[in-house]
Amino acid sequence: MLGYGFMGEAHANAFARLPMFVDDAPAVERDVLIGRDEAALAEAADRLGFARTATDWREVVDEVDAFYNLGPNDVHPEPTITALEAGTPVLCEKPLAPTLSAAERMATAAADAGVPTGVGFNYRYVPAIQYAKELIEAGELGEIRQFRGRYLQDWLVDPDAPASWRTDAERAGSGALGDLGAHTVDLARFLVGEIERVSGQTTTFVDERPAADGTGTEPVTVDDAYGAQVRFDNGAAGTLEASRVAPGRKNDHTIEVEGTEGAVRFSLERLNELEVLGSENRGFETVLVTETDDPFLDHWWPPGHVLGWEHTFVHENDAFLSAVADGTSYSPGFADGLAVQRVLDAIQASDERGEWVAVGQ
Ligand code: SOE
Repeated sequence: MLGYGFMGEAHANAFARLPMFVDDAPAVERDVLIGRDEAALAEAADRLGFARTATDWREVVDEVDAFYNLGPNDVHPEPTITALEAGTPVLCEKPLAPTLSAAERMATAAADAGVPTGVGFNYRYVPAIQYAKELIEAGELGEIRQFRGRYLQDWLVDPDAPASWRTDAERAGSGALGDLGAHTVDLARFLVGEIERVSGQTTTFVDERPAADGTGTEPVTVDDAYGAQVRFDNGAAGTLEASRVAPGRKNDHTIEVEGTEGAVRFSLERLNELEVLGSENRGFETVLVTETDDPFLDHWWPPGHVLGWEHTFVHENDAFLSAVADGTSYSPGFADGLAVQRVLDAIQASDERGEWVAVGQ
């Protein structure tokens, strides 16, 4: 596993929970943790339960059964492609790459390798999102007409919040668009289908921020917020939005889907609930998605004993590592990551050109 920050902890926690809660979970041996700072790496390996460490990914990506790339976006392409060329399955965090061309190279390497690949779209693994998918696929909402997805955070609202790789276009590719919008685009594709064209805009409100090392300032070269109108292949219409400068919004990912016969609403701030339009069309009913026959819930607690954000990673890792163990394909894989990246790229192009842009295939 390359990386041991926020995402490293989320995945390592999932590895530890799998054998405790999932009866037929694949056995996971936490072998080697990869990073550059030897002292910090040793501490993290000990805390996260890894047997050994490596400071050069080149030395180990061909020795393992699966490689997790949880590094900054600019660190996604090279180690991932090298691992795939060695025949190693890879799970890579989102967005797949900082640029569309790098994402294309990664998806090509994945197709050539023919091994399972995964992209860290963990919100597919929220039970309420899976339940919404079941309702849509069963035709309960009728023909889908509209999708609305909004992902709001506030950690950059303070202009003195420091610069990082996440505010640097060379390293991240984009800001709120790739970091948060990638999740929303993934759910739009998952629930409604492919996006055909977009009209988007990106905005940067704070042009420079204090350098993380305290030496002066650094330019901000990514967006603080984006918005887009989208048209799906199936004729549905959508609006997408994300911000990292929305005061009071800590991690609010809101999804709404409307069809000819019904509608659903979801907010990550209430992740155990799905609001479903009642059959009398007199408002939404709040459905608590915690019954043991709801998606993924058989692994956990009795009904009403709610799940949290970290459980999405357990479900995600169960599915991905089962695919690795069984040699089957996994979704969302690199083809999905590339499809999302094409939408992100089209939104940036639309902003630059001031017009609707077709999403490349
Ligand atoms: C950013 O703030 C972030 O950590 C994203 O990078 C994650 O993908 C998202 O799930 C939570 O917010």
